[in-house]
Amino acid sequence: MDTSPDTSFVCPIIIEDDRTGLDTETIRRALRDNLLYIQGKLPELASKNDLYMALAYTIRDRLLQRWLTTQQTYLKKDVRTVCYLSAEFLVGPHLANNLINLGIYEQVQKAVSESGLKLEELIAQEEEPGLGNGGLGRLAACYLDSLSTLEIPAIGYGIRYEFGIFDQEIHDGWQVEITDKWLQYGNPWEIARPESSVEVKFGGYTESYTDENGNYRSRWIPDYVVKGIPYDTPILGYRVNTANTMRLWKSEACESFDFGRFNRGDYYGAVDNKVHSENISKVLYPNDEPIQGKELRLEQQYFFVSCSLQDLIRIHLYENPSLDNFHQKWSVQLNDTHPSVGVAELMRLLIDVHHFDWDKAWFITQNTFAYTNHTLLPEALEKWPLSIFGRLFPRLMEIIYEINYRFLDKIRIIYPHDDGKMSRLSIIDESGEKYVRMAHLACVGSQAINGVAALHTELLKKDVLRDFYELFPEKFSNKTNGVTPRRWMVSSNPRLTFAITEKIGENWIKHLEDLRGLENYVDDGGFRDSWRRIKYDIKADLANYIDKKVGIKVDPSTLFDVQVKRIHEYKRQHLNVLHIVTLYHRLKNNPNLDITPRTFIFGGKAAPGYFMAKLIIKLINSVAEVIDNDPTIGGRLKVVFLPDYNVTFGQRVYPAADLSEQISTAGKEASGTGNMKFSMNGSLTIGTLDGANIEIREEVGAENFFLFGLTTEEVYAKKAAGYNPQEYYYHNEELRAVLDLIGSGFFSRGDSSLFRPLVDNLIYNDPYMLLADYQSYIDCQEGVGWAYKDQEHWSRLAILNVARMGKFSSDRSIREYCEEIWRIQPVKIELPDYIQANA
Ligand code: Z2T
Repeated sequence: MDTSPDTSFVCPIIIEDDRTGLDTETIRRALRDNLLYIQGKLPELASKNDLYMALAYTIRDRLLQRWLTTQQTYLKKDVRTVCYLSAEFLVGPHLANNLINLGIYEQVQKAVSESGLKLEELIAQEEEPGLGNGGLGRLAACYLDSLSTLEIPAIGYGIRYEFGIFDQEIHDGWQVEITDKWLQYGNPWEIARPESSVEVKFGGYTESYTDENGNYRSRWIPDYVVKGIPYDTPILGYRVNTANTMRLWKSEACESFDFGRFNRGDYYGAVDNKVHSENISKVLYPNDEPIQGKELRLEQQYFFVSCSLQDLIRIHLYENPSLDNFHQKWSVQLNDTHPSVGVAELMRLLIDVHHFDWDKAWFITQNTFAYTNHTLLPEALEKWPLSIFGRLFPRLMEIIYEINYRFLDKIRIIYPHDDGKMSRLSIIDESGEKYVRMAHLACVGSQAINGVAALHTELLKKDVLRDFYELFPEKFSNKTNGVTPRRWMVSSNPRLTFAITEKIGENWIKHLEDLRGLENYVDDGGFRDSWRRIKYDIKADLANYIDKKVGIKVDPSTLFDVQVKRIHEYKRQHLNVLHIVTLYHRLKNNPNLDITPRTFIFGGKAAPGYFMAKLIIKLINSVAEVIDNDPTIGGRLKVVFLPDYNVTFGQRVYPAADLSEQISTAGKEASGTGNMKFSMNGSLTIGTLDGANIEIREEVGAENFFLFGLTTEEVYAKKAAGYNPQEYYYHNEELRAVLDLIGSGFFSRGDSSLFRPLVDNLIYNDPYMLLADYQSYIDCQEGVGWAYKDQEHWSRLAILNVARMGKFSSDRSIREYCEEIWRIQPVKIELPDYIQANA
């Protein structure tokens, strides 16, 4: 079969108006056509999902014009391109954002309602692609949105997991994981490109040989070869014609049967190989930090990285005579160390396949990659046992040894007799069982290294990557995270968007600093009034949703106190619980106590093998149940754990929050991005001096931020002095009462063993210093309660928070990456005149 472009085909492009038109009538017609000819349904038999699919295809047609024009322009103009390599892209639903970015939300709404439907209901049909765990994957998605909006040539490369992050159910208070079958009804946003498949080697051995020119070379004879098939999703920018590509790889067996084995009678061996190949892209590993060292995970990493680099090289050679200028045309960003095997793989491709000598290959490689670190948890730094690594990738192992040998040789000159330094810097950890340290490979093989918030970058330099900072300080910089206001404000919070735009116009959507204009309205009582009404309405919507989902009635006039994020001890959801139990305990002792009524809302998934995180979920649900069934509380406290927190639910909950809980132990949260989404939607933050909280507080002003807890320095000092949580337990009566209440079985129907591991861990170990921060947190929360009683005051603070969040747009982050790391300029995309321009 010939799958290459057929240049003899001459055909003037005539595109039916039904595939390009942006007016209501055309869209209505297109919708009806797609229902018939793509979904194959008569209107009277169409389900909501059929109608969603018909609409999605209608919008996809409008994207394809822009997407193809974008690709053609990049080719013609021979642009420099950034490639974002990420094992995760947590993009969330596409439909609403594409409507907003195209500027046709209203037209489509009208077209849909004239057909007797509600657009919001169709939007809600979309199954979100959960191809990520949390912040890291979601950041990659925000960055794709900003790259397109800023008209930067970019490709996002990743894995097309057949099953994304599991769906979470709660049974008897415990998390239960359900397979995420996001593809089962089809995915209208992707296009398979089987003609661009590539092959990836695994296992086997290497041999040396002499080529026809008498050069010694290495050859990798693999055990098996896996095929990677690209699936492309267009990512459209906001009110521009740029539509970049997110290219995700699916693994398949090279031949449907291994005939060598089959003919030898090894039928099962042959099928086994096919099954294993297909397994590589089967499922996302649901661990955030730390990841678990499973062999299949390493195969996933190499699979998508090798596919992506081969793809880049093929595109490059289509436009250039050689790979000599590869690093001038491409900048490849490593999203954490997950794709860092790319350093060795690019060396292999340049040397073994394209016959570069070592030095030239190394120069190109080092100038191609840049590395972003996302964590300070030492246990989350990836390292792979040499035994596994060497068996899976024998040729890469040789290359890594050579990189390391040459690297250490240079170090030896700088630090002649410092063996400690050498072993600390080495890419191979030889202290016990041998490992490949992926962060070291990334640091040595990259031209730039960055952290994701100011504090995080400082701690990388001082601590985690200190020896590398000493060696090459010029490689290090900070790039504080950001989030896209298109999804996290415009799409998720249309009411707030309208209220803001009414006052300051709509420029802020692309230039978030313009939100500053809102400061002029903090003293406008009418504006504050409508601000509060909007918040109330959104909270009422969420209350309905909560009732529908979990059958709990909550009062929208109470303070909505929200903590949504992955469940992790360092994020300290259980510190939040200690506060709740403290209030409950106070009310039990003093039923007439005047407290600000609160609704505590939790959401988040626990890694399936993380016992303590799962126990925290059980604790939240147990406390919720007891409080809910206690008539003396009289609705003054409500606790809700909403199952299956994901992007879709995030879009619902951020706009409804009054208080954002950002309470990690100082020095543990690299940045956080949820903190930004809350604040942009007018909630106030209670938080520690950790990650981007510090910068948020700097921007919104200390007086508009509820600060508590130890600083990073204090945490370090306390640890060094021998932290003893028991002192807090014995000296703080209220804290002791709270821990004892949980330990006694009061929240577990008398079972005093259930929460014992959690309580004992706090009293005797407390690695995240909850007890040290307890009193400061409780006092700070009391201040929050009082502040909320003065609604006029609270509204001022909320408005100021929104007005001062400009820095945290991912557009700002991407501009910094473009200027300081990628050195890439925008490229304008002009649509051909037969395509109707954006509204
Ligand atoms: C992740 O979501 C984050 C860090 C990781 O380190 C892994 C995962 Cl899956 C390997 C988060 C950080 O915890 C968070 O602070 C940060 O805001 C986010 O990455 C994006 O940088």
